[in-house]
Amino acid sequence: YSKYSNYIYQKNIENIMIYVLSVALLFGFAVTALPATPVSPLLERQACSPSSNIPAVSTTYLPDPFVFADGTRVTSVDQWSCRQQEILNAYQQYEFGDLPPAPSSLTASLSGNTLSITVSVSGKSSTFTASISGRSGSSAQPAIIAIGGYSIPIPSGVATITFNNDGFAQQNGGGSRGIGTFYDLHGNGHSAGALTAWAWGVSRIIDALEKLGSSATGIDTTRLGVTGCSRNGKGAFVVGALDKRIALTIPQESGAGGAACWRISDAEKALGKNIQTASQIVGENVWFSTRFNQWTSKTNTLPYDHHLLAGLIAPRGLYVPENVIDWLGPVSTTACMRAGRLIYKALGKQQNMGVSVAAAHNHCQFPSSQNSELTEFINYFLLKGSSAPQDLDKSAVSADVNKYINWSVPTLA
Ligand code: MCU
Repeated sequence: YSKYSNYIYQKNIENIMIYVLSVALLFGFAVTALPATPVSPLLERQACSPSSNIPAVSTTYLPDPFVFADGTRVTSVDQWSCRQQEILNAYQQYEFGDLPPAPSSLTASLSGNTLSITVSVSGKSSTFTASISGRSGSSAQPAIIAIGGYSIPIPSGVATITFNNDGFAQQNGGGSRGIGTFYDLHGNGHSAGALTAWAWGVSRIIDALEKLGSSATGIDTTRLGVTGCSRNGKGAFVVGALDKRIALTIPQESGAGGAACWRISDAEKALGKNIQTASQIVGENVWFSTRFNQWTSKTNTLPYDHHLLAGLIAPRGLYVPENVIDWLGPVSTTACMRAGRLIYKALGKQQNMGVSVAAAHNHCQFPSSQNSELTEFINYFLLKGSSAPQDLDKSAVSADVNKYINWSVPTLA
Protein backbone atom coordinates (compact mmCIF):
# COMPACT_ATOMS: atom_id res chain seq x y z
CA TYR A 1 0.00 0.00 0.00
CA SER A 2 2.69 2.44 1.03
CA LYS A 3 4.69 1.65 -2.12
CA TYR A 4 1.60 2.24 -4.18
CA SER A 5 0.70 5.49 -2.41
CA ASN A 6 4.28 6.58 -2.78
CA TYR A 7 4.00 5.90 -6.49
CA ILE A 8 0.82 7.97 -6.69
CA TYR A 9 2.51 10.69 -4.66
CA GLN A 10 5.49 10.64 -7.02
CA LYS A 11 3.18 10.73 -10.05
CA ASN A 12 1.25 13.64 -8.56
CA ILE A 13 4.44 15.57 -8.00
CA GLU A 14 5.49 14.82 -11.60
CA ASN A 15 2.09 15.89 -12.92
CA ILE A 16 2.13 19.09 -10.93
CA MET A 17 5.64 19.85 -12.20
CA ILE A 18 4.64 19.14 -15.81
CA TYR A 19 1.62 21.34 -15.33
CA VAL A 20 3.62 24.17 -13.77
CA LEU A 21 6.23 23.86 -16.50
CA SER A 22 3.71 23.91 -19.32
CA VAL A 23 1.84 26.86 -17.85
CA ALA A 24 5.16 28.68 -17.52
CA LEU A 25 6.10 27.75 -21.07
CA LEU A 26 2.71 28.71 -22.43
CA PHE A 27 2.77 31.96 -20.56
CA GLY A 28 6.29 32.73 -21.74
CA PHE A 29 5.28 31.86 -25.28
CA ALA A 30 2.20 33.97 -25.07
CA VAL A 31 4.19 36.90 -23.75
CA THR A 32 6.85 36.62 -26.44
CA ALA A 33 4.19 35.99 -29.09
CA LEU A 34 2.34 39.19 -28.24
CA PRO A 35 2.71 41.65 -31.10
CA ALA A 36 4.57 44.80 -30.21
CA THR A 37 1.36 46.86 -30.34
CA PRO A 38 2.09 50.55 -30.33
CA VAL A 39 0.29 52.06 -27.38
CA SER A 40 -1.18 55.05 -29.18
CA PRO A 41 -3.80 53.33 -31.42
CA LEU A 42 -4.98 51.45 -28.36
CA LEU A 43 -5.31 54.66 -26.40
CA GLU A 44 -6.98 56.34 -29.35
CA ARG A 45 -9.52 53.56 -29.53
CA GLN A 46 -10.18 53.92 -25.83
CA ALA A 47 -10.38 57.68 -26.16
CA CYS A 48 -13.08 57.47 -28.83
CA SER A 49 -15.97 55.41 -27.60
CA PRO A 50 -19.05 57.27 -28.76
CA SER A 51 -22.35 56.12 -27.41
CA SER A 52 -24.37 53.82 -29.63
CA ASN A 53 -27.57 55.10 -28.06
CA ILE A 54 -27.89 58.80 -28.85
CA PRO A 55 -30.79 60.53 -27.11
CA ALA A 56 -33.37 62.55 -29.03
CA VAL A 57 -33.25 66.35 -28.66
CA SER A 58 -35.67 69.19 -29.10
CA THR A 59 -34.52 72.05 -31.28
CA THR A 60 -35.80 73.79 -34.38
CA TYR A 61 -32.17 74.63 -35.22
CA LEU A 62 -29.87 72.26 -37.06
CA PRO A 63 -28.02 70.40 -34.29
CA ASP A 64 -24.55 71.66 -33.41
CA PRO A 65 -21.98 69.55 -35.27
CA PHE A 66 -19.30 70.42 -32.73
CA VAL A 67 -20.73 69.04 -29.53
CA PHE A 68 -20.93 65.39 -28.53
CA ALA A 69 -24.21 63.97 -27.23
CA ASP A 70 -22.77 64.14 -23.69
CA GLY A 71 -22.14 67.86 -24.04
CA THR A 72 -18.36 67.71 -24.58
CA ARG A 73 -17.13 70.13 -27.22
CA VAL A 74 -15.16 69.11 -30.29
CA THR A 75 -11.89 71.00 -30.22
CA SER A 76 -9.57 69.10 -32.57
CA VAL A 77 -9.53 67.26 -35.88
CA ASP A 78 -9.12 63.94 -34.00
CA GLN A 79 -12.17 64.69 -31.92
CA TRP A 80 -14.06 65.48 -35.09
CA SER A 81 -13.31 61.94 -36.35
CA CYS A 82 -14.71 60.62 -33.11
CA ARG A 83 -17.78 62.85 -33.36
CA GLN A 84 -18.24 61.48 -36.88
CA GLN A 85 -18.53 58.00 -35.39
CA GLU A 86 -21.14 59.25 -32.98
CA ILE A 87 -23.08 60.92 -35.83
CA LEU A 88 -22.86 57.68 -37.78
CA ASN A 89 -24.31 55.83 -34.80
CA ALA A 90 -27.15 58.34 -34.58
CA TYR A 91 -27.89 57.96 -38.29
CA GLN A 92 -28.07 54.18 -37.93
CA GLN A 93 -30.22 54.42 -34.83
CA TYR A 94 -32.78 56.87 -36.27
CA GLU A 95 -32.71 56.69 -40.04
CA PHE A 96 -30.43 54.25 -41.85
CA GLY A 97 -30.79 51.06 -39.84
CA ASP A 98 -27.67 49.06 -39.08
CA LEU A 99 -24.74 49.01 -41.45
CA PRO A 100 -23.42 45.45 -41.20
CA PRO A 101 -19.66 44.84 -40.91
CA ALA A 102 -17.64 43.53 -43.87
CA PRO A 103 -18.57 39.94 -44.74
CA SER A 104 -16.59 36.98 -43.40
CA SER A 105 -15.64 35.96 -46.91
CA LEU A 106 -15.43 37.73 -50.24
CA THR A 107 -14.09 36.48 -53.55
CA ALA A 108 -13.80 38.51 -56.71
CA SER A 109 -13.06 37.94 -60.36
CA LEU A 110 -12.92 40.14 -63.41
CA SER A 111 -13.91 38.89 -66.83
CA GLY A 112 -13.69 41.56 -69.50
CA ASN A 113 -15.64 44.47 -68.06
CA THR A 114 -17.66 42.42 -65.61
CA LEU A 115 -16.61 42.36 -62.01
CA SER A 116 -18.16 39.41 -60.12
CA ILE A 117 -18.27 39.45 -56.37
CA THR A 118 -19.29 36.56 -54.14
CA VAL A 119 -19.90 37.34 -50.51
CA SER A 120 -20.81 35.08 -47.62
CA VAL A 121 -22.63 36.21 -44.52
CA SER A 122 -23.50 33.77 -41.74
CA GLY A 123 -23.44 30.77 -44.03
CA LYS A 124 -25.43 32.42 -46.82
CA SER A 125 -23.67 33.26 -50.03
CA SER A 126 -24.59 35.41 -53.00
CA THR A 127 -22.92 36.69 -56.16
CA PHE A 128 -23.51 40.03 -57.82
CA THR A 129 -21.79 41.92 -60.62
CA ALA A 130 -20.79 45.47 -61.52
CA SER A 131 -19.74 46.63 -64.97
CA ILE A 132 -16.67 48.70 -65.62
CA SER A 133 -16.27 50.95 -68.63
CA GLY A 134 -14.00 53.64 -69.90
CA ARG A 135 -10.69 52.05 -68.99
CA SER A 136 -7.87 53.08 -71.28
CA GLY A 137 -4.12 53.25 -71.16
CA SER A 138 -1.70 51.17 -69.20
CA SER A 139 -1.62 52.81 -65.78
CA ALA A 140 -4.30 52.51 -63.14
CA GLN A 141 -7.08 55.07 -63.48
CA PRO A 142 -9.53 56.74 -61.17
CA ALA A 143 -13.14 55.66 -61.42
CA ILE A 144 -16.59 56.96 -60.57
CA ILE A 145 -19.03 54.45 -59.15
CA ALA A 146 -22.43 55.15 -60.67
CA ILE A 147 -25.42 54.28 -58.51
CA GLY A 148 -27.82 52.82 -61.05
CA GLY A 149 -26.25 54.96 -63.79
CA TYR A 150 -24.98 58.51 -64.11
CA SER A 151 -26.09 61.79 -65.59
CA ILE A 152 -23.04 64.00 -65.27
CA PRO A 153 -20.33 64.35 -67.90
CA ILE A 154 -17.43 62.07 -66.97
CA PRO A 155 -14.16 62.97 -68.69
CA SER A 156 -11.93 60.46 -70.42
CA GLY A 157 -9.27 59.18 -68.10
CA VAL A 158 -11.92 58.45 -65.49
CA ALA A 159 -13.53 55.01 -65.69
CA THR A 160 -17.06 54.26 -64.52
CA ILE A 161 -18.28 51.32 -62.49
CA THR A 162 -22.04 50.82 -62.63
CA PHE A 163 -23.68 49.34 -59.57
CA ASN A 164 -27.11 47.78 -60.03
CA ASN A 165 -28.52 49.23 -56.84
CA ASP A 166 -32.10 48.19 -57.58
CA GLY A 167 -31.00 44.56 -57.72
CA PHE A 168 -29.10 44.91 -54.47
CA ALA A 169 -32.04 46.46 -52.60
CA GLN A 170 -35.27 47.27 -54.40
CA GLN A 171 -36.76 50.80 -54.32
CA ASN A 172 -40.05 50.13 -55.95
CA GLY A 173 -42.56 51.75 -53.61
CA GLY A 174 -43.52 51.04 -50.04
CA GLY A 175 -44.13 47.34 -50.69
CA SER A 176 -40.62 46.64 -51.95
CA ARG A 177 -38.83 46.49 -48.61
CA GLY A 178 -36.44 43.65 -47.97
CA ILE A 179 -35.96 42.49 -51.56
CA GLY A 180 -32.60 42.04 -53.29
CA THR A 181 -29.11 40.66 -52.78
CA PHE A 182 -28.55 42.55 -49.53
CA TYR A 183 -31.62 40.97 -47.92
CA ASP A 184 -30.85 37.53 -49.36
CA LEU A 185 -27.64 37.73 -47.35
CA HIS A 186 -28.77 39.53 -44.21
CA GLY A 187 -32.38 38.39 -43.98
CA ASN A 188 -35.44 40.24 -45.28
CA GLY A 189 -36.18 41.63 -41.84
CA HIS A 190 -32.83 43.43 -41.60
CA SER A 191 -33.15 46.99 -40.24
CA ALA A 192 -31.18 48.66 -43.06
CA GLY A 193 -33.14 50.70 -45.58
CA ALA A 194 -32.24 50.62 -49.27
CA LEU A 195 -29.71 53.49 -49.12
CA THR A 196 -27.71 51.74 -46.41
CA ALA A 197 -27.98 48.41 -48.21
CA TRP A 198 -26.56 49.98 -51.37
CA ALA A 199 -23.71 51.53 -49.43
CA TRP A 200 -22.83 48.12 -48.02
CA GLY A 201 -22.86 46.72 -51.56
CA VAL A 202 -20.63 49.47 -52.94
CA SER A 203 -18.17 48.82 -50.12
CA ARG A 204 -17.96 45.23 -51.34
CA ILE A 205 -17.18 46.47 -54.87
CA ILE A 206 -14.31 48.48 -53.40
CA ASP A 207 -13.18 45.44 -51.37
CA ALA A 208 -13.18 43.42 -54.58
CA LEU A 209 -11.15 46.03 -56.48
CA GLU A 210 -8.65 46.20 -53.64
CA LYS A 211 -8.40 42.45 -53.50
CA LEU A 212 -7.79 42.01 -57.22
CA GLY A 213 -5.31 44.91 -57.25
CA SER A 214 -4.89 47.82 -59.61
CA SER A 215 -2.67 45.95 -62.06
CA ALA A 216 -5.47 43.42 -62.63
CA THR A 217 -8.36 45.90 -62.66
CA GLY A 218 -6.78 49.06 -64.07
CA ILE A 219 -8.55 50.97 -61.28
CA ASP A 220 -6.78 53.03 -58.63
CA THR A 221 -8.87 52.57 -55.48
CA THR A 222 -7.35 55.63 -53.85
CA ARG A 223 -9.12 57.75 -56.47
CA LEU A 224 -12.74 56.69 -56.39
CA GLY A 225 -15.77 58.88 -56.82
CA VAL A 226 -19.48 58.11 -56.50
CA THR A 227 -22.46 59.67 -58.22
CA GLY A 228 -26.15 59.13 -58.89
CA CYS A 229 -29.14 61.39 -59.47
CA SER A 230 -32.34 61.97 -57.54
CA ARG A 231 -33.18 58.81 -55.55
CA ASN A 232 -29.84 57.42 -56.66
CA GLY A 233 -28.31 60.74 -55.62
CA LYS A 234 -29.53 60.05 -52.09
CA GLY A 235 -27.76 56.72 -52.51
CA ALA A 236 -24.55 58.35 -53.74
CA PHE A 237 -24.58 60.70 -50.73
CA VAL A 238 -24.99 57.82 -48.28
CA VAL A 239 -22.31 55.76 -50.02
CA GLY A 240 -19.87 58.66 -49.65
CA ALA A 241 -20.86 59.04 -46.01
CA LEU A 242 -20.48 55.36 -45.14
CA ASP A 243 -17.26 54.44 -46.93
CA LYS A 244 -14.19 56.55 -46.29
CA ARG A 245 -12.45 55.06 -49.30
CA ILE A 246 -14.56 57.32 -51.54
CA ALA A 247 -12.46 60.38 -52.40
CA LEU A 248 -15.18 62.40 -54.17
CA THR A 249 -18.94 62.27 -53.65
CA ILE A 250 -21.24 63.82 -56.25
CA PRO A 251 -24.89 63.47 -55.21
CA GLN A 252 -26.88 65.07 -58.03
CA GLU A 253 -30.32 66.57 -57.28
CA SER A 254 -30.76 64.29 -54.28
CA GLY A 255 -33.27 66.56 -52.52
CA ALA A 256 -35.03 65.12 -49.48
CA GLY A 257 -33.07 62.36 -47.79
CA GLY A 258 -29.91 63.71 -49.44
CA ALA A 259 -28.90 67.37 -49.52
CA ALA A 260 -32.05 68.72 -47.85
CA CYS A 261 -32.41 69.03 -44.08
CA TRP A 262 -35.55 67.49 -42.58
CA ARG A 263 -36.16 70.48 -40.30
CA ILE A 264 -35.80 73.10 -43.04
CA SER A 265 -38.03 71.11 -45.39
CA ASP A 266 -40.73 70.96 -42.70
CA ALA A 267 -40.40 74.71 -42.17
CA GLU A 268 -40.71 75.28 -45.92
CA LYS A 269 -43.74 72.99 -46.09
CA ALA A 270 -45.32 75.07 -43.31
CA LEU A 271 -44.80 78.13 -45.54
CA GLY A 272 -46.90 76.44 -48.20
CA LYS A 273 -44.20 75.04 -50.48
CA ASN A 274 -44.74 71.83 -52.44
CA ILE A 275 -41.73 70.18 -50.91
CA GLN A 276 -40.91 66.59 -49.99
CA THR A 277 -40.79 66.07 -46.23
CA ALA A 278 -39.83 63.20 -43.95
CA SER A 279 -43.49 62.36 -43.32
CA GLN A 280 -44.13 62.02 -47.04
CA ILE A 281 -40.94 60.21 -47.99
CA VAL A 282 -41.30 57.22 -45.69
CA GLY A 283 -44.63 56.38 -47.30
CA GLU A 284 -43.31 56.74 -50.81
CA ASN A 285 -40.42 54.33 -50.72
CA VAL A 286 -38.10 52.12 -48.69
CA TRP A 287 -34.97 54.26 -48.74
CA PHE A 288 -34.77 54.39 -44.94
CA SER A 289 -35.06 51.98 -42.07
CA THR A 290 -38.53 51.53 -40.59
CA ARG A 291 -36.83 52.96 -37.47
CA PHE A 292 -37.23 56.37 -39.11
CA ASN A 293 -41.05 56.19 -39.20
CA GLN A 294 -41.53 57.20 -35.60
CA TRP A 295 -39.51 60.42 -36.04
CA THR A 296 -40.90 61.86 -39.25
CA SER A 297 -43.68 63.83 -37.57
CA LYS A 298 -41.21 65.37 -35.10
CA THR A 299 -38.01 66.04 -37.01
CA ASN A 300 -37.09 68.68 -34.40
CA THR A 301 -36.24 65.82 -32.08
CA LEU A 302 -33.63 64.21 -34.34
CA PRO A 303 -30.17 64.59 -32.77
CA TYR A 304 -28.74 65.26 -36.27
CA ASP A 305 -29.90 66.63 -39.58
CA HIS A 306 -28.57 66.32 -43.09
CA HIS A 307 -25.88 68.99 -42.75
CA LEU A 308 -24.21 66.18 -40.82
CA LEU A 309 -24.48 63.85 -43.80
CA ALA A 310 -21.99 66.24 -45.40
CA GLY A 311 -20.21 66.18 -42.04
CA LEU A 312 -19.70 62.42 -42.32
CA ILE A 313 -17.83 63.04 -45.56
CA ALA A 314 -15.79 66.04 -44.38
CA PRO A 315 -13.05 66.79 -45.29
CA ARG A 316 -13.17 64.43 -48.28
CA GLY A 317 -14.30 65.83 -51.64
CA LEU A 318 -17.99 66.66 -51.96
CA TYR A 319 -19.67 68.45 -54.86
CA VAL A 320 -23.43 68.96 -54.46
CA PRO A 321 -25.22 70.04 -57.66
CA GLU A 322 -28.90 70.77 -57.07
CA ASN A 323 -31.91 72.16 -58.91
CA VAL A 324 -34.57 74.69 -57.91
CA ILE A 325 -37.51 72.30 -58.42
CA ASP A 326 -39.85 72.88 -55.44
CA TRP A 327 -40.15 69.18 -54.57
CA LEU A 328 -36.35 68.99 -54.06
CA GLY A 329 -36.51 71.89 -51.61
CA PRO A 330 -34.04 74.45 -52.97
CA VAL A 331 -34.09 76.60 -49.82
CA SER A 332 -33.60 73.48 -47.74
CA THR A 333 -30.75 72.07 -49.85
CA THR A 334 -29.04 75.47 -50.07
CA ALA A 335 -29.13 76.25 -46.34
CA CYS A 336 -28.51 72.65 -45.28
CA MET A 337 -25.44 72.28 -47.44
CA ARG A 338 -24.20 75.72 -46.39
CA ALA A 339 -24.35 74.44 -42.83
CA GLY A 340 -22.42 71.37 -44.02
CA ARG A 341 -19.76 73.62 -45.52
CA LEU A 342 -19.23 75.23 -42.12
CA ILE A 343 -17.93 71.86 -40.94
CA TYR A 344 -15.43 71.85 -43.79
CA LYS A 345 -14.54 75.39 -42.82
CA ALA A 346 -13.84 74.31 -39.25
CA LEU A 347 -11.53 71.64 -40.64
CA GLY A 348 -9.73 74.24 -42.76
CA LYS A 349 -10.94 72.55 -45.97
CA GLN A 350 -13.89 74.63 -47.10
CA GLN A 351 -12.96 74.32 -50.76
CA ASN A 352 -13.29 70.54 -50.57
CA MET A 353 -17.06 70.93 -50.50
CA GLY A 354 -18.93 72.82 -53.20
CA VAL A 355 -22.63 73.70 -53.20
CA SER A 356 -24.30 74.68 -56.44
CA VAL A 357 -28.07 75.04 -56.66
CA ALA A 358 -28.63 75.86 -60.32
CA ALA A 359 -31.56 77.65 -61.94
CA ALA A 360 -34.46 75.54 -63.23
CA HIS A 361 -33.55 72.78 -65.63
CA ASN A 362 -34.95 69.33 -66.34
CA HIS A 363 -34.49 66.99 -63.43
CA CYS A 364 -31.20 65.08 -63.73
CA GLN A 365 -30.08 66.90 -66.87
CA PHE A 366 -26.81 68.36 -65.74
CA PRO A 367 -26.75 71.98 -66.97
CA SER A 368 -23.67 73.10 -68.87
CA SER A 369 -23.42 76.05 -66.46
CA GLN A 370 -22.16 73.56 -63.86
CA ASN A 371 -19.58 71.89 -66.10
CA SER A 372 -16.59 73.89 -64.95
CA GLU A 373 -17.44 73.32 -61.27
CA LEU A 374 -17.66 69.58 -61.77
CA THR A 375 -14.42 69.60 -63.74
CA GLU A 376 -12.58 71.34 -60.91
CA PHE A 377 -13.68 68.69 -58.42
CA ILE A 378 -12.87 65.77 -60.71
CA ASN A 379 -9.51 67.24 -61.65
CA TYR A 380 -8.44 67.76 -58.08
CA PHE A 381 -9.81 64.69 -56.33
CA LEU A 382 -9.66 62.06 -59.08
CA LEU A 383 -7.16 63.21 -61.68
CA LYS A 384 -4.75 64.55 -59.05
CA GLY A 385 -4.51 68.02 -60.51
CA SER A 386 -2.63 70.43 -58.29
CA SER A 387 -5.20 73.17 -57.78
CA ALA A 388 -7.97 72.74 -55.26
CA PRO A 389 -11.46 73.70 -56.46
CA GLN A 390 -12.38 77.35 -56.10
CA ASP A 391 -14.56 78.26 -53.19
CA LEU A 392 -18.02 77.19 -54.39
CA ASP A 393 -21.23 78.31 -52.72
CA LYS A 394 -23.87 79.28 -55.28
CA SER A 395 -27.60 79.15 -55.27
CA ALA A 396 -30.37 80.41 -57.50
CA VAL A 397 -32.49 80.92 -54.37
CA SER A 398 -31.70 82.97 -51.33
CA ALA A 399 -31.33 81.02 -48.12
CA ASP A 400 -29.56 82.40 -45.08
CA VAL A 401 -27.87 79.61 -43.16
CA ASN A 402 -27.78 81.74 -40.01
CA LYS A 403 -31.54 81.46 -39.77
CA TYR A 404 -31.18 77.75 -39.12
CA ILE A 405 -28.16 77.52 -36.84
CA ASN A 406 -27.49 78.74 -33.31
CA TRP A 407 -23.90 77.56 -33.01
CA SER A 408 -20.54 78.99 -33.97
CA VAL A 409 -17.78 77.42 -35.99
CA PRO A 410 -14.60 76.47 -34.14
CA THR A 411 -11.18 76.36 -35.75
CA LEU A 412 -10.15 72.73 -35.55
CA ALA A 413 -7.24 72.78 -37.97
C1 MCU B 1 -35.40 63.52 -55.67
O1 MCU B 1 -35.56 62.14 -55.66
C2 MCU B 1 -36.81 61.49 -55.80
C3 MCU B 1 -37.85 62.04 -54.86
O2 MCU B 1 -37.40 61.88 -53.54
C4 MCU B 1 -39.15 61.29 -55.06
O3 MCU B 1 -40.17 61.84 -54.26
C5 MCU B 1 -39.60 61.29 -56.46
O4 MCU B 1 -40.67 60.40 -56.58
O5 MCU B 1 -38.58 60.84 -57.28
C6 MCU B 1 -37.36 61.53 -57.25
C7 MCU B 1 -36.49 60.76 -58.21
O6 MCU B 1 -35.85 59.82 -57.87
O7 MCU B 1 -36.63 61.11 -59.51
C8 MCU B 1 -35.98 60.34 -60.49
